[in-house]
Amino acid sequence: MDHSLFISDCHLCESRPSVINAFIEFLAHTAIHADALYILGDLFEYWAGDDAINHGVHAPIINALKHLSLQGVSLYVMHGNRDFLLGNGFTQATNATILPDPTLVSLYGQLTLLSHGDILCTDDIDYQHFRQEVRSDAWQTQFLNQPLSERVAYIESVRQKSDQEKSIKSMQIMDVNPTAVTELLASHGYPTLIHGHTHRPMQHQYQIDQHTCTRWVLGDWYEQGSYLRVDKQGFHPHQL
Ligand code: LP5
Ligand code: MN
Repeated sequence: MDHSLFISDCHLCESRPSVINAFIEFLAHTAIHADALYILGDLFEYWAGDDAINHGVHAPIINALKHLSLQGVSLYVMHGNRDFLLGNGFTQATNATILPDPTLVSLYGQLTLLSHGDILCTDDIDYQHFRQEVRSDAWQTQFLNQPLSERVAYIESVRQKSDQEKSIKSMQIMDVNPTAVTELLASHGYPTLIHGHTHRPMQHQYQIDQHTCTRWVLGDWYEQGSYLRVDKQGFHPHQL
């Protein structure tokens, strides 16, 4: 027990049962040996509200997360752009702690900043407007007051619209903005950054004000699960 694990963008959903199995296996056989598991957003393909906790494939996932935390592995979850409605119902059922985005932590002596990553995509103006609206308390209160079936129908229409828009946005617009990254790192004491969202797993190096900073981008779980292991020796990417 001398390491922590980081994952993001599992996008768990009914239509990808093999990914759900891989995720539950990962919790039982890999994450179980860690001090902590950090899930940096988009664990679910979408989360329509905590009243969906027992719907479809959610129950076995919630149970596996709860089992992990009951075994003594600290469980941290950050909201992604698809599951930012994970709330108290989810944290009570899993014993997870929701982390604000961004969150600064010290990992085995290494200053590390955690984010889902979408806040860094500042060139994606339409998305940032959409994000600002749906992250407001007022919007969320009225949304959660609608019946679950209506919320799911609305989410499906937004997914369609989002897919249409993504097909005409450039890859550059949908990536992180370099200035947003350097400003975030400079304002947090030049830590190492770990984030997901872009689905472009990679290690990037930056020189900022005479500091060398590393940005680790986590991969998605569409084809194959992956995780980042952090211990006293440093940061190590792994494929499952
Ligand atoms: O997730 P990803 O990587 O595919 O795309 C994101 C951005 N898109 C989104 C939307 C989600 O994928 C789907 C909806 C999530 C459900 C959340 C559940 C709870 C709340 C319900 C909220 C409806 O986040 C995409 C980015 C991309 O990342 C890269 O960064 O580009 O952003 C978009 O494409 C958003 C559009 O630019 C703007 C969306 C306007 C939607 C307006 C609603 C229209 C309703 C239609 C009704 C007929
Ligand atoms: Mn995302």
